[in-house]
Amino acid sequence: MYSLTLNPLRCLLFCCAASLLAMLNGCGKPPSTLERIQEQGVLHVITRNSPSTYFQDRNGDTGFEYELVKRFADQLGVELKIEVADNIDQLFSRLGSAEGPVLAAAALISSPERLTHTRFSDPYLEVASQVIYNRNNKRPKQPKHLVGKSLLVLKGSIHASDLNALKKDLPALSYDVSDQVESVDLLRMVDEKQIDLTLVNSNQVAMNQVYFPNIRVAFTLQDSHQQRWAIAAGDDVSLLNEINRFLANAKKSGLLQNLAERYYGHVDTLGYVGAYAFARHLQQRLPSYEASFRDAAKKYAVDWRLLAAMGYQESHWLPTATSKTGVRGLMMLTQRTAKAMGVTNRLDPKQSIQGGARYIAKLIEQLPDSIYEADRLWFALASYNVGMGHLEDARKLTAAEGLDPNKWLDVKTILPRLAQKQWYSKTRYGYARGGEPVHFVNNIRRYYDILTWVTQPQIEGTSIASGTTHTPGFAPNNGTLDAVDPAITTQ
Ligand code: BLG
Repeated sequence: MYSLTLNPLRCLLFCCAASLLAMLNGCGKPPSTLERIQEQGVLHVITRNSPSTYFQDRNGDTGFEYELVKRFADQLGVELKIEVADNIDQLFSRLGSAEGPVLAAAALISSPERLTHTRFSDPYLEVASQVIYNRNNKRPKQPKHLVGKSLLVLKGSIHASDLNALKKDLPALSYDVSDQVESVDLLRMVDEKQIDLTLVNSNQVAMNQVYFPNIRVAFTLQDSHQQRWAIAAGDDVSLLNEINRFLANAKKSGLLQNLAERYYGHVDTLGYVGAYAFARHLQQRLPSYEASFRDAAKKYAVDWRLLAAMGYQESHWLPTATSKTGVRGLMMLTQRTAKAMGVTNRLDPKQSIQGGARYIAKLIEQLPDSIYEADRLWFALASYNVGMGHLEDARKLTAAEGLDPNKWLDVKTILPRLAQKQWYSKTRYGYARGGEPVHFVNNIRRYYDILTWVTQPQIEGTSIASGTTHTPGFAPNNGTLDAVDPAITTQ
């Protein structure tokens, strides 16, 4: 028989058994990282301020990493808290700190060294690591041509690791690192011949080419670096599992593809000649029309930089421009559209800009409600160029292909079919040069992005005419390097 009298030893045994049971049942266990995030209602993320990660644009916070991590926070049902690291080393040391960020979303790439203090998610974007040179110098074609050149990369970056690895085969290779510069600064330094070469990711080259007409890709050093999110090392896999589930879904749902298309899909459209010309016209021509763009934008509640981007695509900001088909003026209005918009003289830049603004505002309004909010502007622009009837035809063909007629990414692949008889013969409005609106929208998006970057909110109000409008870190000749000692160390 068991006695019910509790002696101290029995009591101890009982307590141990009880706590073991409680542990097995999960109560009394410290919360996992994921549970803590959900309890606190905040996802604290560390990133970097750059065009390919996180920056401010016309709508506030934006950037590929920001948008992706925002969706993740939304899915967790928590608030997103963004912290910006000054450099890569700081990013990793903050990631491991108590009460610090739990996740780094900053276009990071895994490496054996980083794996000693960090765990990485599954990949979400593949980029190449490219050697950049100035087109007025001799092009290096292979790794051995890097020897004897001044070569600067970001301290702690994957590019520094790439070069370090290369040193094993090429002991004479020497390079410098700095944690006081950003990738855009490196590109500018090559552009201005302050250094011979640098190494940056392919997406950063593509996004910044327009600012730096002299930079060229020499060759690709590493063609498949996978970008991943990072969390601090440890045994708790709750957050990592949740991240990987989210990324797998983002791949499946097309979210990743959409983001890549939005941020990098239109970056190559200008080419070197176009990029160089745009930079020149921004200085020489836009100042004469900036006030007119701002006036019209205010009147029709659209962004003046969008109107300016349209004007550049239409006429390169030349008020007397005339197309082969007789379409005229800075905003290239047809006679019919000009009349409908109350424009009496298409060659008068003020009138042309007012007419174009009124027309695009009307088109945005007229689009069917089913078109996704984020894509409405692209559809309206396509319609500005090819007309609403042809756009409707393309949307119908898109649906018939089993694609989404409300998504620009889908419709733009189908629009060029309007120029092929087998397709246009089945449509209501018939033949149209369907490739034109696709280029039209791609280019305007690119110009719009650039104009947005060079007129960011903190310096908005200064006019391009004054020559003071520029974006710290993103635009050429912005003086950041004059103000900052690049603190270069030779490796
Ligand atoms: C656009 C009109 C649309 C019109 C379409 O043509 O012009 N847009 C404007 O006038 C602003 O209104 O749609 S419709 O009214 O529903 O028929 C279709 O007719 C102008 C386009 C045409 C294009 N640029 C604005 O983007 C142009 O000039 N193409 C010719 C190029 S080339 O010189 O022959 O190479």
